[in-house]
Amino acid sequence: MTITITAFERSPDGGRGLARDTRVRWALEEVGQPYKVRLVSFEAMKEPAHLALHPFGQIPTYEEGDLALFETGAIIFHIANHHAGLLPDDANARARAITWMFAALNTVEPPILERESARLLEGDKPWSKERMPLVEDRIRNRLNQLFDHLGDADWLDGAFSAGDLMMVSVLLRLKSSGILDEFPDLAAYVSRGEARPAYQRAFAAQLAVNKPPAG
Ligand SMILES: N[C@@H](CCC(=O)N[C@@H](CS)C(=O)NCC(=O)O)C(=O)O
Repeated sequence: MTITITAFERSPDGGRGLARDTRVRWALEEVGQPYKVRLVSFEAMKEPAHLALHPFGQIPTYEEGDLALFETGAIIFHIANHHAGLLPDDANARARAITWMFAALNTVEPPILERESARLLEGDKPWSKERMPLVEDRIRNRLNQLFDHLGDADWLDGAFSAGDLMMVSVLLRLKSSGILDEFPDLAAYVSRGEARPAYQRAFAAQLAVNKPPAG
């Protein structure tokens, strides 16, 4: 059955791979599933046809036959559950990998997104400069805890899993902040994720959409 995802017609990050379709593309590449992409404009994302797929008017969405999903956590869990390669066979290891997916989305991503909102939406407020160190220290706290867990392992729990895919995707949003560089072992963990051929293919595919025309 054909899989179709949605992505920005023009991503605000200009193809740096930070739009969340990249993590879905990455999961599909890891499990070797071909997919189609329907590009949507910001206007189209708020129109009824797209809202029927995604009640919050966002990307990405995932369609396969009569199934339509939104939320990258749910989409990647669905992909990992139906195709080999992203979740271990052992039941306990599988549950732990899923736990790491949730940890990435519920525990690590929120302070990172908070920093983005603080910069983009509150940067001009008189109290913004005073608040930012607090926001950034909340990220550092999480990174310290993550580093304590990871130690010198390559991946969070044994072999690479959907938990790592989600965690690396979340941490990638910090790349330009300088904060990740304060944690060289976590920066190396992210680089290991980026070096995976499946990630490279996913990155190239989203860049191809967003690359400025030559000349
Ligand atoms: N929690 C959602 C977040 C989705 C999300 O924030 N998508 C962004 C692109 S990365 C978006 O569509 N932004 C435009 C908007 O919210 O209007 C997920 O993981 O799928």
